[in-house]
Amino acid sequence: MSVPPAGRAPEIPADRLLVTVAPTGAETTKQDCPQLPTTLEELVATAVECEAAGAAMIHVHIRDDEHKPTLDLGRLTATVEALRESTSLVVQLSTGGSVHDPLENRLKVLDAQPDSCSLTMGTTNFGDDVFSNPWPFVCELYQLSQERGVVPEFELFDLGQVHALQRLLDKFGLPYGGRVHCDLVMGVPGGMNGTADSLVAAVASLPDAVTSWSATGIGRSTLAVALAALSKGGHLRVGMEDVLTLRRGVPVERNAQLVERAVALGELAQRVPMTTAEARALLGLAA
Ligand code: KMH
Ligand code: ZN
Repeated sequence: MSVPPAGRAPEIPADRLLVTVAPTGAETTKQDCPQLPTTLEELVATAVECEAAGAAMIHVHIRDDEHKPTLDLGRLTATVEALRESTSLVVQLSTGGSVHDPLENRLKVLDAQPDSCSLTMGTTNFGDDVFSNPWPFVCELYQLSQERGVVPEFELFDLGQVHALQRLLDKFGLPYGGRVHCDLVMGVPGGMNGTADSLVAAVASLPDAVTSWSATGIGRSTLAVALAALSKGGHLRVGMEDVLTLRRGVPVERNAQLVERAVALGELAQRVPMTTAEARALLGLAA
């Protein structure tokens, strides 16, 4: 495997803002939230709308015919193909799945050949559940991503995971593509809280090799985290995986509303939504 040297994507203007949409997740049920995109048709329509609104990457969890989370390889592969057919978004498959997915099924996600995959840097209490990411699994998934030419997005749920990222890079070198992109997932009950103070602490601890980072705040922390991320020059992840209301008592009806809001916040901070081509360059993906 040959990996280009690390760089800070100098070809991308510094004011560009990567907006990633995470439209579905694995936690919310269709019964509780009928507008959640759970079928392939709904997902593709959402992706098209979110790309038009300014998103450049999509973080994908899929559902089965009963709208339950699944890592079925045939469905994952069809989803990647359908998203590529209808959009130019960077397609990132979740390897986190749901808290109930066995580790071996999560490794197989890479067989669907996405552009990118999420890669969580450690085990986290996740509400009343445990999101399991033992170190040997993290190492195996990372090496698999290097072999398969899939660009990881390192998901960091707490400060310990920020330090674990340094350990991983020291042990196994840079990701495929030579860039290091991570996402701070804040406000999960069990992880770091979704505040500006926590974000500043996490960003200050990021390894030098990190070339880009985004942040997302779960639930009520979404705006505090987005504003803090913009203040620190970071990128944004938004979507119904992470938040289901626009404000107290006002449900999100379409993921694009959250993308539009992220773009509007970015405009206030004099940031310009990144094109999908720029996002590919940022992540070290081929054009
Ligand atoms: N659904 C969570 C247990 C990821 O996508 O990689 C894990 C998660 C992270 O959403
Ligand atoms: Zn996810």
